[in-house]
Amino acid sequence: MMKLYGGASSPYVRKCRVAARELGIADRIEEAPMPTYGADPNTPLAAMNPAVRVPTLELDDGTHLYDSRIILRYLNEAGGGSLYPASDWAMQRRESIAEGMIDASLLSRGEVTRPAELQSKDFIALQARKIDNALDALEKEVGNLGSLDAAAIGTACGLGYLDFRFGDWGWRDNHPGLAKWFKTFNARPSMQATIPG
Ligand SMILES: N[C@@H](CCC(=O)N[C@@H](CS)C(=O)NCC(=O)O)C(=O)O
Repeated sequence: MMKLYGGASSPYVRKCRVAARELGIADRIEEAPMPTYGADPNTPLAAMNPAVRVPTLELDDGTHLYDSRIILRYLNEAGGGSLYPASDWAMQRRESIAEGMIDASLLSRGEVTRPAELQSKDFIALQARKIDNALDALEKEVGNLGSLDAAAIGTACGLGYLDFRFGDWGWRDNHPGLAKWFKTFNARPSMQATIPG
């Protein structure tokens, strides 16, 4: 039995949980909550992953894999899936755009939850620009997001995180194609089973 460490609010962890379900291998993976340094300076996660981040995947032989994109590749191979069609660089480019959106969202969330006097408005504005840039880029490519691949999973988990943590962002107003695509993708059982909370 593999073990996927991470909580229900992380979009990176959610990517792995969605992929496992889509690949039909969720029953081979135990999902376990795991604190990072922020919650527990003595967390056992430090012995598994030097970056002390989730998701971290423990394999059957006890070794550990990270980050989420590496875990997705591993799960894809383990499940004999097609989340990474060979030489599909355009798909991987979309995956990176979605990852950039998630990274900026997490950085922004980290900043806005610090004490008000420590927050940098410039930093928050910069991350907001990056999120909007990624939304614009994904809107342009929405016609290619239809199929089930790593980019689609990353985009859906990124948009789900925006709704979860930044519910008043209003991204649907200026990105109607993406909004329509997300409505359909978000109805998949893999997404409904992993709603952040
Ligand atoms: N690039 C990594 C990012 C993972 C990440 O930043 N995870 C967050 C949770 S959403 C975390 O563990 N943060 C704790 C920390 O950085 O100390 C991935 O794709 O897995």
